[in-house]
Amino acid sequence: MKIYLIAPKNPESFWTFDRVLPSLRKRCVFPNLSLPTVAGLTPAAHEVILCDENVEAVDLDTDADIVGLTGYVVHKRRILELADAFRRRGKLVVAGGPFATLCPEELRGRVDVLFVGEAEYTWPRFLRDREAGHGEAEYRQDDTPSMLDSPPPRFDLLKVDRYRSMTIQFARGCPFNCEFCDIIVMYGRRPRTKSVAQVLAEVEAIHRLGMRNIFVVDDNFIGNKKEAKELLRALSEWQQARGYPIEFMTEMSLNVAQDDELLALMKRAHFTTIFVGIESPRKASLAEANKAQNMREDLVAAVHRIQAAGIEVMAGMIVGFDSDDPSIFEEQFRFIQQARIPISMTGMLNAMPRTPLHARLKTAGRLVAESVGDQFVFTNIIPAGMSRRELYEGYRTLLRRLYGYRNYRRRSMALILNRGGLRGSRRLAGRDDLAVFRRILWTCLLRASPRRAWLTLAMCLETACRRPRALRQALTLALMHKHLYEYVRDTSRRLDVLIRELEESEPAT
Ligand code: B12
Ligand code: SF4
Repeated sequence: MKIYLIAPKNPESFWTFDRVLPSLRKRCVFPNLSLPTVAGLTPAAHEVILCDENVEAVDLDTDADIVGLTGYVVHKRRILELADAFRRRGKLVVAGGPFATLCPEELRGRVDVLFVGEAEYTWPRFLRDREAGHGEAEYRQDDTPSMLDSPPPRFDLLKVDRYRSMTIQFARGCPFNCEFCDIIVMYGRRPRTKSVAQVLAEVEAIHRLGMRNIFVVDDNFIGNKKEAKELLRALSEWQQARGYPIEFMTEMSLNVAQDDELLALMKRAHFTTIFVGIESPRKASLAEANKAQNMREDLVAAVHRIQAAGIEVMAGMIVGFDSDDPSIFEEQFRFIQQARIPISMTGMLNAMPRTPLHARLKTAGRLVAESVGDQFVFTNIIPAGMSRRELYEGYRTLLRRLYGYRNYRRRSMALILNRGGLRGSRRLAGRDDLAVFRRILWTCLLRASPRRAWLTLAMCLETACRRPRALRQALTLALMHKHLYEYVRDTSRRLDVLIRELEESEPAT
């Protein structure tokens, strides 16, 4: 059989960096790992073609026998459009991934075969069923597969040079139990890991493809600390033997800050950036969200300790918890500035389907709709400590302040000047780096508005004088600001519309 697997176009979001990708000569930041994984699960007797709509056009006239779609809740509209288009052409359309797993009812009847949950066992079973001439309309994986059974992803089927970074996965699942979290609904609370040998083989394959950045897309990289440390030791040796060719980033919980050995190992393995769900500086909000792991010590001190190990912290922050009143916006702003977190995914609380938060708010009559899957542009909850309008207004102001030129520059410079040294950190060197350097200067200095040019110049000059080894990071942060600033500017216009609608619907007093 010929199988055509498609990842739909990403609507623009905080993380898509669309506005700066041309400067890097890339079309997308990372590939979604689901398609190379499903391709890896496909026996060699079948032909698989991968299409990531973020880097190439979808071929609606493909002669494939089966068309497979993946995607998140934000991709809903495009998934349905593609499903309709291919079914009209008589193709067998199948779908899986986070949207299918979380909201299967929205896809039933719109695709021919639905995959709910992880597909390590169900996809091969489906292919065997098709060959045998039968098959089910829905394949469900209710318990969680072993990661030892997850095959090497078919990176060779991706148009690798169109991405900034490659993705691998070591662990699925997270041992914690945050009330709003859809990860544990989809991937469970028992952390499951690939073996060290599996991961090393994937890193080696990506290295051979000439890529230098890898995002380890784990739900929580340290869900099983013992296994994570074992992997880090092996990765350190691998890196050292080759002169540290790869920079890793990943996602993990904040308890990493209390484990010096873990931080040292991450530094040795060249993990340069981690994304951490910090959520709130307010203890009552953390307690309410069941986020006890973030209440063990002072949050600013915890973040600074990670940075002192040479690791940048990107944060996930949330406003709109029941314990949040209108003073939360100032508290969040101060925390993010003080903790020196240039890139904070600050969003509004959303209740995703099947989470405990969704069940609680539904019972209380506090849901106005289903989540659209992007916490920057909409919230489906009625907050307890303020009105919806106050939440939108306070959030809009917070976003604008965070990504205003001066506040962003202050956070970035504080990070650059205080971050611990990095083993083997790359300076600007080599022809590739210099070409990127020239393009960034072109975008952020020569062709930029005076304010953008000043931000770039000020960050570069101060770094060149005070910490010249960090010039590459200063340039990267200056470039990222272009996307974040423009994204926030456009998003706050969308929020303006929602706020106006709420004003109009409020009874006159
Ligand atoms: C990498 C990543 C990104 C990358 C995107 C890369 C890309 N090009 O798509 C970046 C950083 C850009 C990103 C952005 C966002 N992301 Co994101 N991201 C992830 C992350 C960490 C890993 C995705 C991945 O590769 N997983 C590994 C694969 C192997 O797992 P999988 O997709 O589940 O695949 C398995 C099964 O589901 C199944 N399967 C999957 N697809 C298919 C298809 C078929 C046909 C079949 C048979 C089976 C199948 O088989 C696989 C093997 O078992 C996930 C977290 C996670 N654990 O997945 C969040 C996640 C997907 N992101 C999420 C969100 C909310 C976002 C943002 C909206 C955040 C924001 N506000 O900016 C944006 C939206 C981006 C956009 N506009 O599209 C949510 C989605 C929630 C949901 N239920 O929809 C997740 C789950 C994290 C979370 N809970 O917060 N993200
Ligand atoms: S720590 Fe993160 S992944 Fe784990 S349950 Fe909480 S929000 Fe979910």
